[in-house]
Formats: sequence, structure tokens, C-alpha cells
Amino acid sequence: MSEAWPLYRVMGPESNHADRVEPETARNIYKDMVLLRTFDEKTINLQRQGRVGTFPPSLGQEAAEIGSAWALCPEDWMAPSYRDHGAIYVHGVPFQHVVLFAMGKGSSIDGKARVLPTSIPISSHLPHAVGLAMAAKTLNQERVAIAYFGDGGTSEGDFHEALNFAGVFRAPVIFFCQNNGWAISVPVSRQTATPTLVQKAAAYGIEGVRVDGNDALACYQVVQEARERALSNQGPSLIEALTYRIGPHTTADDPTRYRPAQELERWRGEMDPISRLREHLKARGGLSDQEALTIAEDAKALVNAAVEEALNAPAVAVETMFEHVYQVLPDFLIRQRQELQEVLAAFDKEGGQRG
Ligand SMILES: Cc1ncc(C[n+]2csc(CCOP(=O)(O)OP(=O)(O)O)c2C)c(N)n1
Ligand SMILES: [Mg+2]
Repeated sequence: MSEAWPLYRVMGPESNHADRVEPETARNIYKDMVLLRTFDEKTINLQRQGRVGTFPPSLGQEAAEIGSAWALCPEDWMAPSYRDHGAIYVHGVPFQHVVLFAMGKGSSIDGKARVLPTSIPISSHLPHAVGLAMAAKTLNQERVAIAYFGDGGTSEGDFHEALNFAGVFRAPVIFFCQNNGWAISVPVSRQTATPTLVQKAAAYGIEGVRVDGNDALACYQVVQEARERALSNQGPSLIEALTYRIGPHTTADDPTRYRPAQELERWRGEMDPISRLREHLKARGGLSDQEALTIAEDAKALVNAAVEEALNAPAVAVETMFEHVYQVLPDFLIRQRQELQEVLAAFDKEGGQRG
């Protein structure tokens, strides 16, 4: 059955689509992928030192995150999940914000970029993306919405409801599923009885595309094409980006307890998304060794400076947990906020140490 859904590839010997990415865009994608990995490695180290809370790394998923987000326009809406630090950064959330968010000291939204608050509940943001897409369609606005989620997300009712509604009403929305092989300790083979995730598109009468999720240029092109379809009233797309979560689910997880180590080798080696793009760009004359070194050094400097600043930033006010969900806060939440403020005030009065 998976032969009916061939992998869309741009790079490497098994390429089946021409490379249509502008040289400058391709370099920028590479730069942001290096930045994301540098940020990831740094944040994991800080977590191990007890200076950052639980963190979900993107290691291995840089191409899917960054390549896809580069195909969007700033007017488009993005509904991210907890692992999508790279995508939100590309879509306009300042890097400083991304760092503060990872450290639990800020929100993933800055009020300017069209990015929804990061969704921790699995797939609950998919209907929101459909709503945003329907609003754009109703208002004749030239924009799409994209939702990022994982393989595990396809088992949620919200996934099926969102795809069904979007299919019926031709909502200009892109469902971008990063199939990274695992939903915490549950392998994809226990997530679904179908050989692929993309084939679920057929049940909802929408376009389905299966892409090599470690091929950044392919991820860019498939999202660009899905965007064009959405804007020309051809409806939504489900994209399954086949990738791999090299690291743990979060820093609180130990994958050696459920995952065979040899599974990692290929994904760390020949399939590594960053070295694949670097070699591709070098081969087409779009990057020299010296430039690659400079990009790596610049990424380190940027990450170190942002992290330093974030470490020195004050802790976020607990009351912010009530923000960004409702435009007008319901009475019961106003009461809860009031109670919380009273408890905190009493705590402070007694000289308690917060944080
Ligand atoms: C509605 C809901 N159910 C369960 C959880 C607990 N949970 C957190 S992450 C996760 C696995 C998600 O896996 P996947 O969708 O593949 O995304 P990945 O973590 O691999 O990026 C689960 C079940 C949750 N956050 N929300
Ligand atoms: Mg997963």
C-alpha cells in the first residue's frame, strides 16, 4: 500500500523531484537548521545542569521543522505543538522568545508573529488551525493555516474531526505530521494498522503527500505546493514527513528502555538532515567549507548570547497561565486567578522563596 504513496525526495540518489529552491532560501534553511541543532544541544546541557526544566528536543527533525516553515508567508497562521521550536522561530517568533519559552520563562507567542500558543495537548490545535483557515477563506484573505503534530497525534479524535471538516468545507489548511517513529514509547506500528499515515487523507477526500522528512528542500517544496493548492481552492493537504526522533521524547525520558540502539545508526549517519543538506549545497556550489564553519560559529554565538540573557531574565509571573486562551476570561477563571494571587501574596508575606 505504501507504494501508492511514494516518498517525495529532492536530494540524494533516490531523488524523484527537481530542486526548485532558490539558492538564498536553501542557504537560509541550512543556517536555521544549524541554529536549531545548536540551540537543542545547548538546552539539553542546561537541563542536565538543572538550569532548564523538561525539554523536548528536535534532534533529527531539523529538516521537517525548518524546511516546511520556510515555505510559509508571514500572513499564514501556524498552530505548533511542543517540539516545534524551529518552526515557530522561522515563522517570526524572535529567537530570544524561543529560548525563554524553552526555559519556562516566557510564552511561545510574541503577539506579532501569526503563531498560536504551543499546544501541549496532542492534536487539540488541529481544529483551531481549521478554524483559522475557514476564517481566512470567509474573509477572502490570501493566507493558509498550518498545524504541526506527530504520528501519535493521528490517533486523537481531534485529528479526524479536523481533517473531516477541512475536507468537506475545503479549508485552506495544511496538516503537517512529523512521523518521527515514536510517540514517547509507542512505535508507529502500534499507533495505526495502516502502513502509512498519509493514506488517512483518502478517507477525508483530501490531498495526501508523503515526504522524506530529512530532506529539507523536499519539505519546503511540498509545503509550498500544498499552500498553492489551498489558495487556489483545491482544499487541504495532509503531509506525512517521514523522519526520526534521535533523542529522547523529552529530557525526562530514557529511550534506551524501549528502543533498540541499532535503529538510530542510519538516522544519525547517512540520513542526518543537516549533513545531507550541507553536502547537497556544496555539490551545487551553494556553500563552501569555510561558509559552513562560519554558519556553525555564528549559531553558537547567537545561542550562547540568547541563553545567557534568558538565564538572567526574571521568572515569569505565575498568573500568565491565565493568558492567551480566552479573549475575555470567564468568571470561573477570574475567580481562580484571584485565589492564586491571594495565595501567592500570603506566601510572599511569609517570606517564602518562589521558583
Ligand atoms: C490529549 C493528550 N493525551 C496524551 C498526552 C500525553 N502525551 C504527551 S506527548 C505524547 C506522545 C505524542 O507523540 P507524537 O504525537 O508522535 O509526537 P512527538 O512527541 O513524537 O513529537 C503523549 C501521548 C497529551 N499531551 N495530550
Ligand atoms: Mg512521534
